[in-house]
Amino acid sequence: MNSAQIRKLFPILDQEVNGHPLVYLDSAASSQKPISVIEAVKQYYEHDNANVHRGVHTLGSRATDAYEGAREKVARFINAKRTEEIIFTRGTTTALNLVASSYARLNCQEGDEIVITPMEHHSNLIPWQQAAKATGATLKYIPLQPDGTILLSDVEQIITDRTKVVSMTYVSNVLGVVNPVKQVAEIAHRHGAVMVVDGAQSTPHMKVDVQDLDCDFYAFSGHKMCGPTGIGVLYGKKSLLNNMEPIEFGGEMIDEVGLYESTWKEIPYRFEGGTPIIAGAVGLGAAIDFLEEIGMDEIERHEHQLTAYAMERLSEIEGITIYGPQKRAGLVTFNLGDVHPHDVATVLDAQGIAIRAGHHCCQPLMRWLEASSTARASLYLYNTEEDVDRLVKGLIQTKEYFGYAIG
Ligand code: 7TS
Repeated sequence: MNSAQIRKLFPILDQEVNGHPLVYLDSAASSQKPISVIEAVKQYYEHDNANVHRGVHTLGSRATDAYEGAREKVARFINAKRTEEIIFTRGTTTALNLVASSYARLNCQEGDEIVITPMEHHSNLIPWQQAAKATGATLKYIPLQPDGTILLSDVEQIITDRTKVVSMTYVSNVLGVVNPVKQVAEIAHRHGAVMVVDGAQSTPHMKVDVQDLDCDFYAFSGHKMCGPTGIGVLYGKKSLLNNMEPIEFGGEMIDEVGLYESTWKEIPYRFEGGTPIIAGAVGLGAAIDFLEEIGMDEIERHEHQLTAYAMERLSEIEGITIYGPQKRAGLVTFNLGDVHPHDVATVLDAQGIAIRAGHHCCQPLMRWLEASSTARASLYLYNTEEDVDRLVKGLIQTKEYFGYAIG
């Protein structure tokens, strides 16, 4: 199936916006959903909806089977060794907060170090700031090279025997940098630290194997990979999860409750307090089926080709600044002369083209780039060369609109 055929499986893309056929270039913020995912959620609510893990009635068993079946799909998708290593969360943010609030606070103390990079999304930065403050640990940063990449020789220097946690995004949502997380995990382990990977921008776009990466925790969101909003995943190695305390308490997660003391269920349930996001998990399972049917290798190949095309076409525009390395994942962050990125996005929107403008939840990285904000076009399996051509044409018109010479 080519991208034009895949596009037809996404009902939302078949519409005009402001009088123009929609070009959606904001999948790094949230992807669109194929009909099969929308149908799976509808089917669940129309036929199987009930609470899980409690009822003896038939709908309760069906809902439980659907929810636990989705967990098995996720485990297979990222090649986790065990299904119980998959915890359903609200998204990447909740997953990373769980590691920082539970694992880091139990395992870090004064004198210890937490190592991250300046390219992290706020979701993989603030939880570590807070954990460092709460434990007295020091937050350390791996420096960025001029193109936004990191050097393993710097990683070797920054990680020490005092380091307890290393956390890093696999793919940057601004620079498109693909970090060498497998090699960093190996360095972290040599010093007795755990490796946390923010997989929000990698999981939707490439084959991920958590056993091969040998990371200790891996977080991602369903809504960026054709699934619904409100569902995400924290993968954690069983031996680590077994020694972690829950951070949310209530129904579903307990074993015995007394008036003054309580005990917790086994993993993963002890981390899933309250009625879980059942329909979200069902939708995520359907999204995984969809992505696997097309093939993660095929998706990666398509995005690689389209990104190369976008980089080539966009760099032809005079006055454009493109941030990040040449070798990158499927997104291009840029500024067009000194036109404010919000103005760029507004003019493009009038032509039916959706891009993101702002700091992309990466304020420290924006300061490093010496840009208060940037524009970003992000690609996915349903984007075509025609979409890129429309973007380029739109940007040239934007320049004209703001009175710049045309490149
Ligand atoms: N980590 C990275 C690398 C991200 O790109 C995002 C979301 C998150 C974490 C948080 O994910 P959430 O699902 O919990 O919100 N990134 C973006 C973005 O680039 N534009 O909007 C959201």
